[in-house]
Amino acid sequence: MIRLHAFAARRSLRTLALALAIGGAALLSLAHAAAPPAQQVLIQQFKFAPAALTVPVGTTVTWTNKDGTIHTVTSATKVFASEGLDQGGTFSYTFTAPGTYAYSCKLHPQMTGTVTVQ
Ligand SMILES: [Cu+2]
Repeated sequence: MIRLHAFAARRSLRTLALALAIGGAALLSLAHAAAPPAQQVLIQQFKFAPAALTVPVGTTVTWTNKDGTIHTVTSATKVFASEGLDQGGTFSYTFTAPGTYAYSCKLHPQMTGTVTVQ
């Protein structure tokens, strides 16, 4: 009888350890899935809106061209560069390092913006 209890206790300990391991893995994958929310920048009337955006590291920013004119999203330091975006065209970039990223439209250099990553 005592032996049986000891066996049952060992078994439930093993079950507990397994449950903890699964729980830990679930927590880890939850942490991994918790990427910062994606952000949008519109290209509209020859302006980036918002022109200045501050985001946490790991954020994906998507620019969408709303104008009937082709625009680009071109990093001043060549970190990212879109093709020419037609109306409705999008460009996305995921910021993995902190810093201030200045960009402009290659075709209309007066169109400028910054993404600050912290
Ligand atoms: Cu442009």
